[in-house]
Amino acid sequence: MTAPLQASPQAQPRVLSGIQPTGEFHIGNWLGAVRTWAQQVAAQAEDLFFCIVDAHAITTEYIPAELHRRIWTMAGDLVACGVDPDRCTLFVQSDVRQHTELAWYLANVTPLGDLSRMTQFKEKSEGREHALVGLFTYPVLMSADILLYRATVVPVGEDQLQHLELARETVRRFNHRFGPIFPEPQPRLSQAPRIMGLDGQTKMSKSKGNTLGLFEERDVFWNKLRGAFTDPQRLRRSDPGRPGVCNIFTMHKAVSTPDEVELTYTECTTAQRGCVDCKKIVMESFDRELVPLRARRAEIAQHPDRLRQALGDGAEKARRIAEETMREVRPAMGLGTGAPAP
Ligand code: AQP
Repeated sequence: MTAPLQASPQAQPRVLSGIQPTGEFHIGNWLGAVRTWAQQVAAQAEDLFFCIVDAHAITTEYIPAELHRRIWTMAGDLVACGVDPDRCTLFVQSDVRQHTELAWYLANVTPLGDLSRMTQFKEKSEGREHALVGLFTYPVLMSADILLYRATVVPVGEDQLQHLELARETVRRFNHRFGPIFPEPQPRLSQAPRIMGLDGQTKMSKSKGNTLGLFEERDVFWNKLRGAFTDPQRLRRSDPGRPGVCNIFTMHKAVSTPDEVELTYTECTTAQRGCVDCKKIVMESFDRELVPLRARRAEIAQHPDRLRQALGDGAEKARRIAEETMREVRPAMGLGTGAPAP
């Protein structure tokens, strides 16, 4: 008799997260997710997998040559942020075919009704005459990304929590039907899980043109920051501000020192500091963090072969682990001829 399937025991918790190469890497992506990835890489306490999810990036209109260029740009950006490929597994999703294979299998344990409740689909399909099936099934592919590596921790921004909850539900459904193959993944939120766009209306998003790019020229960055939306009720310099509703204060909390954050709070609520001065100070905090990253980014651009090698090595390791999982999944679902059924 075949032994019951068990989720493989892992020596260290396994972490997986991804980012789409859909546009300019912005401070929302960084503060919401990637800075946490880099901290985990530095700590080396977990088994870390990070991927550039290019198959997610084709769910809305795109230009192939541009996508290809953005994959490489994103890879360089991530490494510059501290996602060191020598200390984690960094790879491109479509280099590991098992992601799309598992996504199809998981689509067959995912009810239509669950997908139609996803707010990201509603937002992204709104106003589009022809939303694509891929955009609708995007969360299924995201579940496959996570489950393929049997990750137990998924660092994400707040916008991805609903998709992660779906992945957890998918694990329960799958394991109940086919045996205990997958562990339930838990989200890990950063200290800044939701950065609003410069317009103050919606979350900062690559596709919305409301971003502050992490690697854009300092002058461009500052000009955008200077014009960013703050507390709408603060019409005059003498009006006290409300840090709780101000996106600039959220940025302060993410990049300024605790003393500076406290002082900002006091001076804003008592109208001792105006919004432009507040932005100048947060700009100094950004400079402290971003100047070294920009220098590292320029250095990485000098060595494209190293990046190519690193992504190749990362994909090879990811494929090995992904295939181990699939070798359990296929027979458990009664698929193929490669292994005896459980
Ligand atoms: N504004 C944000 N605040 C905090 N975290 C954010 N993230 C994205 N925007 C914010 C987090 O960044 C990670 C990578 O995101 P993604 O590229 O996979 O997809 P996304 O969430 O759809 O990001 P964008 O920028 O909004 O891309 P587009 O416009 O292409 O859809 C995720 O962990 C996300 O939570």
